[in-house]
Formats: sequence, structure tokens, C-alpha cells
Amino acid sequence: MVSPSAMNHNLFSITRNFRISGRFLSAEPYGNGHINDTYIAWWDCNGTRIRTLHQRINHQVFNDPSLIMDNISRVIRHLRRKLAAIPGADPDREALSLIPTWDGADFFRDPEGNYWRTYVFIENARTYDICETADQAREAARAFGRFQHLLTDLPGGPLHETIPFFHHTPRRFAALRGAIERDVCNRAAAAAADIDFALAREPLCAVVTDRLADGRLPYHTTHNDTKLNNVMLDCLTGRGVCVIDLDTVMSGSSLYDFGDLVRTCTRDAPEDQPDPDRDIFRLDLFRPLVEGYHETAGPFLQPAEIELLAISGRLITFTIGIRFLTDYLEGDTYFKTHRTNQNLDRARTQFQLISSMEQREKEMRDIVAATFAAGA
Ligand code: ADP
Ligand code: GN1
Ligand code: MG
Repeated sequence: MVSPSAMNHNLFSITRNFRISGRFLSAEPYGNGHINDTYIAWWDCNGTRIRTLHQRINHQVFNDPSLIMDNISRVIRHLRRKLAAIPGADPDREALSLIPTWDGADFFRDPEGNYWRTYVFIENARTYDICETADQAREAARAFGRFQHLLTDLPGGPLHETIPFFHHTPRRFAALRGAIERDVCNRAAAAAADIDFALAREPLCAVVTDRLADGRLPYHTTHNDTKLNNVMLDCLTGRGVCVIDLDTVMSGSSLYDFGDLVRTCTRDAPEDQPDPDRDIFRLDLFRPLVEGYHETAGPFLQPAEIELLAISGRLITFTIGIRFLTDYLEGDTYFKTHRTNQNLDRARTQFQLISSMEQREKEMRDIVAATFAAGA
């Protein structure tokens, strides 16, 4: 969602509401997220410079940010407890840490009604927008699989469903149809080929949702936004350190989580740069993803889930692609954009990836089968 003033908040006055002992030095926007606004702030703490991470939660997308914060604090508490019991694990680095407000709340509401939260900044680790090596792919998949595994015994019942039907592809498809019919910005003609591409793939939509509905696939506590840049890797060792961006953690399918790793790790181009002149899909990075995921998620995945891992990348790429296309047709009201046609280009990049994945389906199936048979 384009919001010119969004990255223009007074971080000095916002950050002083959080329990940080130090002298505020400066703050600047950070990261490449499409929904929230992220900043880092620098502090002088008795002569040492430290930084903290601050986020304004987009409350148009997340209608009730207090529910998100409830989910996040439950998840963090559980992860930290489990990590504390694992020899060699470091809960302070391998789980996020919320810094509370002075009166102990997880978030602060500013006078304009914005919701803010603060995290300890994890140093000596970084995120990547594009996967460069097989090790990065393997580590990212290991980290998300471990995250899911640690959450299999989350106490207290299911988390709040903070965005209803978030990964319900048939509903996303219906929303696309509605946007095409309304065509409020007269953009459908410019996207005619993209619309045809999407409409031709309706049969893919319900593969996971139908099986979740009738119990053939299980629900787990999942992350639901497993983009490569939502996992921090150690700067020195390259090992997966911490899964971040927990806004959409809720009940879901492991397939959408693994799929979004495939979508974001096998793409040899920015998310908004389709390139018709070359194949931007990197099958060579699919194998380490499967291997890493097998290592940590293998213990809890069911055969029906393993059976669909090879097409899960295509399914979530389709889901995100039609969301980008819908937003383009509706006038770019959801995802932040920085230029015209950016959502259309994002959709086209997803569709280009889908075409490649369709052609490489057999190889992908073979990789999954070989990996899971070898480790069974
Ligand atoms: P968004 O919802 O906007 O994607 P994220 O929570 O993913 O926000 O944060 C944006 C970026 O900020 C991440 O890609 C990561 O590089 C960095 N980041 C987020 N949380 C931390 C943290 N606790 N420590 C260090 N860097 C972080
Ligand atoms: C959004 O916030 P961010 O950039 O991590 C979106 C995801 C999409 C992603 C596409 C709440 O994630 O669902 O997959 O953009 N998050 C929400 O890059 O809609
Ligand atoms: Mg993010």
C-alpha cells in the first residue's frame, strides 16, 4: 500500500515508550517488507552503540494488531522455553525478543492510532532477498522446518486467525475474478495475457484446501510468510539463526510454508522483475531446500504432505501471483508499491516461475522422493 507519510514517523518520540536504557542517537527505515514499516534506531548505552528494531504494524491489513501480538508473544515464549532445553542452542539469538513498553505491554499505540512494537536487534546475522547458494537454501529450509517442529507442541490451543483465509487459494482466485469483472482502474486490458494465464490454472487452487477441509492433510502451527528474507543467517557461518516476521503465524499447512521457500529461493531475479529472455527458475536450489526441510521437518511430516511437496512451490507462487494481479487491477491498495506496474511485474515474475515449475515437475518429484526415501 503506498503511504507517502508511512516512513516518516517521529522515531525519537515513538521509541522512548519502550524499555530501552540509553541515549537515542538516530533512526532510519530498514528492510524491504511489503506491509509493515520497519526502522532501526541507534542508541548510546554507556558509551556502547546498540541498535533496536521498531515496526509499525499495518493495521489496515491486520485489523486487530493486539491479536497478532498475542500470537507472537505466545510463540516466542514457547520457542525460548524449548530452545533453553536444547544443549548448545541460544534462545537469545535463535528466537526473537520483544522489548516491552515501560508499563510492560508488548506494543505501544501512538496518538495517531498506529501500533508499534520493538525487538532486540539480532547482530551478526542477515537476510537475503535472492538466494545465492545451495547452503543458503538448505539453511533457510532447515530453520523453517525446525521452527515448525518446535511449535508442534505449542500449548494453549490454536493461535488467533489474524487474517482469515490467508492462504485459501480458491478464495484468492474468487477475489481475482471479482477484480477482473469490476476492473475499477481499467487495467484488465493491459493484463489480458496475465489474466488468461491465471484463469487457465483454476484446477490447481483447491489441491491443499480441499484436503485440509476433509482431513486428508493436517493443520500445523505454521509461519505463513516463509520468504527467504524472513530468516536470518549467521554472517560468519551461514547457518540459519532465527526465523523472523511472525505476523502471520497461525494454524496452516506445512505445504504453503515449504512452498513459499521454493517460491523465494529458486528465483534468480528480484520478485518484481520478470525476464522473458531467460529461465529465472533455479532447479539446482530445489534439492538443498528439500534436503534442509527433510532434516528438520521430516520427523513430523505425514505421507500426504510429502506427496505434495513437489507442487507446493507452484501452488503458493500461484496464490501470491494472483494476489499481486488482483492488487494491480484494484489500484495497488494492498502491497506497498514504489513505481507504476510494480504489482503487475510481481505477478508476471510469479507466473514465469510457475511456467518453469510446470516443465520441471517430474524432476522436482524425483528429488522429493529420493530425499525422503533415503532418510526414511
Ligand atoms: P516486514 O514485515 O516488513 O517484512 P520483517 O519483520 O521481515 O518486516 O523485518 C524486515 C527486515 O528487518 C528483515 O528482513 C530483517 O532483515 C530485519 N529484521 C527483522 N527483525 C530483526 C531483528 N530482530 N534483528 C535484526 N534484523 C531484523
Ligand atoms: C507480504 O510483509 P511481507 O513483505 O513479508 C505478504 C505475504 C506475501 C509477500 C510477497 C501479510 O509479506 O503474504 O507472500 O508480501 N504479507 C501479508 O512478497 O500479506
Ligand atoms: Mg519480512
